[in-house]
Amino acid sequence: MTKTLHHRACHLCEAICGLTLEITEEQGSGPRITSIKGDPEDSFSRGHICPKAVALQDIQNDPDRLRQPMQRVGNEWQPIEWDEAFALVAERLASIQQRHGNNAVATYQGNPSVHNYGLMTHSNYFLGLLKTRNRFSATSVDQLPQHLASYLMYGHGLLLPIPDIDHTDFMLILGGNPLASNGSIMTVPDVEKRLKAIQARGGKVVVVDPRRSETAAMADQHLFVRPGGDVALLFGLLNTIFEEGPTRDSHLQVDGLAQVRQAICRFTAEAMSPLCAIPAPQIRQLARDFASADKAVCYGRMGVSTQAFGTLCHWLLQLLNLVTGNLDRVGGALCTSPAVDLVAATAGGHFNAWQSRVSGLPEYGGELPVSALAEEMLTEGEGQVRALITVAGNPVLSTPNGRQLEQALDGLEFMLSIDLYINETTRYADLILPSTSALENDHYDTTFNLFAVRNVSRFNRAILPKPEGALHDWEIFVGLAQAFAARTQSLLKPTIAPAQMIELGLRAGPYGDASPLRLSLATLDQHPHGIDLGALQPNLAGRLKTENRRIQAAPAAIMADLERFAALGPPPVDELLLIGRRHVRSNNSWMHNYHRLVKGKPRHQLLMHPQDLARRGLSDGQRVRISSRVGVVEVEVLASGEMMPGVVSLPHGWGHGRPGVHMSIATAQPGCSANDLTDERQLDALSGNAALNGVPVRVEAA
Ligand SMILES: Nc1nc2c(c(=O)[nH]1)N[C@H]1C(S)=C(S)[C@@H](COP(=O)(O)OP(=O)(O)OC[C@H]3O[C@@H](n4cnc5c(=O)[nH]c(N)nc54)[C@H](O)[C@@H]3O)O[C@H]1N2
Ligand SMILES: Nc1nc2c(c(=O)[nH]1)N[C@H]1C(S)=C(S)[C@@H](COP(=O)(O)OP(=O)(O)OC[C@H]3O[C@@H](n4cnc5c(=O)[nH]c(N)nc54)[C@H](O)[C@@H]3O)O[C@H]1N2
Ligand code: SF4
Ligand SMILES: [Mo]
Repeated sequence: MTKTLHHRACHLCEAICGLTLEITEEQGSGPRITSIKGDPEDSFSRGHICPKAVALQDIQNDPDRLRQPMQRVGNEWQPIEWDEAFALVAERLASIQQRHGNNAVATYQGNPSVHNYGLMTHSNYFLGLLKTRNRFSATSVDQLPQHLASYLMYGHGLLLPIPDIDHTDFMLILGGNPLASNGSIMTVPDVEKRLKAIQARGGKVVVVDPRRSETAAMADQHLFVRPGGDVALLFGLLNTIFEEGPTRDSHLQVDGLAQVRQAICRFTAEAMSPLCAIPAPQIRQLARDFASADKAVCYGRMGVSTQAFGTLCHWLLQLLNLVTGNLDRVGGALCTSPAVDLVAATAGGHFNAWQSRVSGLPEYGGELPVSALAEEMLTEGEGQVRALITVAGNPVLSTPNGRQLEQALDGLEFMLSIDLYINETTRYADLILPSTSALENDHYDTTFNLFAVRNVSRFNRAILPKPEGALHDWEIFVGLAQAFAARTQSLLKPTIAPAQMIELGLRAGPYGDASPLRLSLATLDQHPHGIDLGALQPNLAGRLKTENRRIQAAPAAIMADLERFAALGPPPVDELLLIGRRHVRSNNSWMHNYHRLVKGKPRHQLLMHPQDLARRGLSDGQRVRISSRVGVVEVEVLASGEMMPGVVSLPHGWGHGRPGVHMSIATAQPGCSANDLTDERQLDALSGNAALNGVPVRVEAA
């Protein structure tokens, strides 16, 4: 028996914690994972680990995880050879495009794409060949407004200023719950300790959230906000700072601030108060506290992205950091200087260059908002979508009005899924192509090093051997591209492996050949615990990609959206609004098939304030019926003093008990899908991002 230790970054969430895995090999049987622990030698994550990482062994060993290509024949799934599968895909897609045009094939890429570097480097090698405008992803149920605000203000959608959490004195968090999510667009392993360190050095953490979340509970101040009301709060804050005079100048060159100031002066704290349900004096006091802190940062995430004015929210919070002199300043918001620099290497992006066929929603960076996916399949006419490719995504449980999407998937001519499981979405596929598991593959965080609160870099080789006959995701894309190019006689440029691309990226980057460090894969191989490249430093002025290299405070598209906001009426009385929720033992829709994570107290229930229960004659633990414009679900309700009255919370990603799902543990879990209630017509109209939070619902006894 031999035991070996391996070091590796966890790929399951954005915190990229360093792990130490023990692999045991015994004669006659293959290598087994015998222990997973936090790696204290990773100077970034400092030994932090959460329960999900321990479940990496369950993903590896899960008998439900697909290990070979599967073809659906009627209701049966049959194994099929890779070459046969590639040829079948090429034949079906080419035929559909020939008959109905390129846009008849749609694609959807899910969240794990950004946690799997081969998917990042190679999905487009195949998907690009399809030349379709119907490309969708999880971005438009998530952070699209953040990219759009950065694109319009800084000239590049990936130029996202990150909170300098380790040096700030005042952290204002809107719509993020890092204690559950472990941080997002802020790669911050061990976040709880880092937040406590702010408090320990005499600073303050303030959380704005319609629920007293885990993060709100540890904060110095928590403000309940009406779901979707953050835009009003932010207007009130910025206006107060404008009125009372900026406390500190910024070194940055900015166009349009005077125009902003004039355009928003009508949105005073007093006028905004009813829209966000926060008293005006509290709004004004928060503005003063923020502006007078020595180093402050305003950070907003998922909860403020997925609402009706998501882009205005992110624009306003950039401005709040800017006008208080905290943008591009130590202890404020700073851009990273990553070892593989995607910002330097790519053009800024484009927005609204074309629109979706049915609802006219704008593209961003070549993708359309996923709220339009089902209608593009269901609405007849030229350009109707007749085939879909999903890559590492589960849109039936993740995108608004999932039931409508199911109906649309059922009517497709052909569907291909590149995925590990037969789940709520992939059960509609004609063909599922599964990749190797993560531990059988190399790992580099192309995305999360870009969003990290320190400049860090690490490359880890595969820990487990690649099973015979298995392919990595990137190899699946190469196989599909070759088959499709051959079939359509299109030109296919040769490609190189993801690791070689990282090598090129590292050497061209700021720590590469032109620097004394001369960072390369060989260097990273010598540092299995990762390399710390230092704290974030001011660099935004030199990284701006706007035409005149100045910050654009008043982009035309955003100024035009102010009128949509100004036209809002007062909130309806007696409204009941639905929001989401995350738990540290869960991960979107796909990690409920591991006993280790789902055991214990159930976490799928609707949370409701006791006062709201009493008003409806409902009691704690009872089964209730929740209905919205698009659907009805039934689930148990829990009385919770954490909730703001008038707001209920349901986590997404549950509701696995549907026919044909091959996930034996997940299907046995109770719970329903929150996205059977969310509404594909409830959008941030500017970006097209789904407004998953703030959905009007009714709750009554089931
Ligand atoms: N109501 C509501 N809806 C939400 C949210 C919310 O807060 N509330 N959150 C939204 C957000 S932020 C996101 S990001 C989306 C997520 O939405 P999706 O990305 O569509 O869904 P996931 O649950 O992440 O599904 C991941 C899929 O990838 C597969 N998979 C995992 N690893 C790999 C891999 O390495 N290779 C391949 N090929 N497949 C893999 C899994 O089997 C699973 O099918 O959900 C969104 N939906
Ligand atoms: N354990 C775990 N970790 C995860 C994930 C997971 O599913 N589970 N998913 C990963 C993904 S894909 C992402 S995008 C990140 C997301 O990371 P976060 O953005 O931190 O996401 P959440 O934990 O959903 O926190 C959103 C918060 O917004 C609040 N909220 C809802 N509506 C509103 C509103 O209108 N205004 C305000 N101010 N707040 C509101 C909710 O109550 C919630 O506390 O997490 C990642 N990490
Ligand atoms: S917080 Fe948990 S899931 Fe996220 S990277 Fe760290 S160990 Fe992995
Ligand atoms: Mo996400």
